[in-house]
Amino acid sequence: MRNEWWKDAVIYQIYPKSFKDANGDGIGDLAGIQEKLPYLKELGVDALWLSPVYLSPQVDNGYDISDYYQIDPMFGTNEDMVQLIREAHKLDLKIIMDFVANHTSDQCQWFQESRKSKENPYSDFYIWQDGKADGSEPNNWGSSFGGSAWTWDDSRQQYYLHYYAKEQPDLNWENPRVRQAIYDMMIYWKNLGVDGWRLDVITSISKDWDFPDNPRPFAKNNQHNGPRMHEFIHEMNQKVLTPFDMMSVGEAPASGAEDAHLLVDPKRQELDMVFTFQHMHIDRKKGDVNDRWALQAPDFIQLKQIMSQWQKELEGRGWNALYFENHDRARIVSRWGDDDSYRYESATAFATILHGMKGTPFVYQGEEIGMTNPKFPLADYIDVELKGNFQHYVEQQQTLTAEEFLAAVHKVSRDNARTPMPWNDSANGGFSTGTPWFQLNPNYPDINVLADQKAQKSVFHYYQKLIRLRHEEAILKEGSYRLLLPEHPTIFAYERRLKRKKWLVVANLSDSPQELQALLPLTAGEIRLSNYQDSLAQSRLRPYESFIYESGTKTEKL
Ligand code: TEU
Ligand code: CA
Repeated sequence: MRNEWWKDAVIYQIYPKSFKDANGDGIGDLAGIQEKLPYLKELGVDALWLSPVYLSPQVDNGYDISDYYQIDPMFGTNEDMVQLIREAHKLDLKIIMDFVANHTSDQCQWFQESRKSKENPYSDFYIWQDGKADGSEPNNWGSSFGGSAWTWDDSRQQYYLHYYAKEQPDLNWENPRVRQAIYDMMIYWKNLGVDGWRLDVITSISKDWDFPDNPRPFAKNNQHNGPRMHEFIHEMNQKVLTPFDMMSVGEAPASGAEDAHLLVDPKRQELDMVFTFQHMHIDRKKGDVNDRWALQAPDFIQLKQIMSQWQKELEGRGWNALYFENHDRARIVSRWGDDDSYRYESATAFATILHGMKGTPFVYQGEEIGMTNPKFPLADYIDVELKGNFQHYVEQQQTLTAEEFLAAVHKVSRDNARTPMPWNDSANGGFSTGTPWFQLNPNYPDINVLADQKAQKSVFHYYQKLIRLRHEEAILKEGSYRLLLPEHPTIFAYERRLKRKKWLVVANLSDSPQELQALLPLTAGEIRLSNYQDSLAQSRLRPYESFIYESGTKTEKL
């Protein structure tokens, strides 16, 4: 029986480049993370997931790896990594590394060899195809970063496939030598003490080798859940994850609640958890040519329905990974909450909803102090996705104006979450004594760790309490889940039950008061956590008011 430690855990994601720079070169590093271990301990989390720190040309901030066995010198050395793991373990913090093996960097030696010829030991490490008779791309697949998913290579005289930037060629998982090379790499890091993996776009590793066109040019329907996906993941589980006892959480962008159990049912021995994308798309216009840049107001009825469906579908056959933020997502207070008048209230309301559910909550750096999206002018952003998409949608396809694009960027672009962590109100927020690789959010003099910890209304302290509750109360881990008021447009309310204990988790996801007592009469219980005073004395929920309520012994009709 595996020790399923992650079921009791809250996991904190670190984006190393932007967390803490210890040597003043403007780039966050491993020594910086080590310096902040006491902070993370104070917050109360149990494990750290580090976005990629391997050798990389940084076209996609490390999601383009050129050597899986080496820490990039900008972050430190392999010895620094070993030391970080050791120090983390002393504090009872587990370390999860990012596994990026759907693709490598084009600077990876494997690709350098592969492109040389059709007959060499690495020629089948990537996905090479001839062009069509007229020399054009093998099919109409699009890259997530704009344009075609195929790039012509002069030396090899063929096209290679890349779901992301052209500097990120996709690996050929059909080749058993590729799979073995990846397992070897995982074992190498396991031997250095790593406790688990976050598997980047793991659902993309199997391709349809008939390469059929998508319904429309540049679409990306082909990218996930290919024919041999489960087989490959199961093999990895049997060769590495289970025998070496490593936790796994896979990114599953196209999986739905109804099929996710195929990835996470323990009986199937594939992954421990997956990250769904479904709940993050409630503010997206479905099927629009502008894909992720086509936005609408968030539909919270849909949010409740999707998250509840995941709770239900995985009950007894899987375990949920719970998140609202990560390095690809915007700041939740700016995206779905109110980052101005109700920043504290909305940050804590979303946190309450997430951490009250069954599953493993993930906290993304800065989320615990209610960081907001910066509203930079277009020229100040640097993300490869944003730039590629600007070129594609604004310049080439012309389906968006630059103004429309910028408005969407301010809401959902990935750079929103990548500004350096502000630790205090000193220069550069105490992130670095040098020039930061990416500018800080200009509001850092007000929104920073120190200020938040000292504030009357502290998001940090609220997170501390949420995390403590999870550690102390089995009902949060084991209790059953039932959605209440499914049709209410802004109140997210659900019940957790364990034996005779009954908890209610309630949040008003709006800036206007909402009648509550008439819908859910609460009387004889106790408020366990709330982001306002006197929650029970009120008949209405105030803006973004949220709380966790434990029912009293008197039976109540709900
Ligand atoms: O992201 C996978 C993914 O699906 C992205 O397309 C993501 O949804 C997108 O950036 C938001 O539109 C993973 C990593 O998390 C991301 O940082 C990498 O850029 C990407 O894979 C390629 O490795
Ligand atoms: Ca540094």
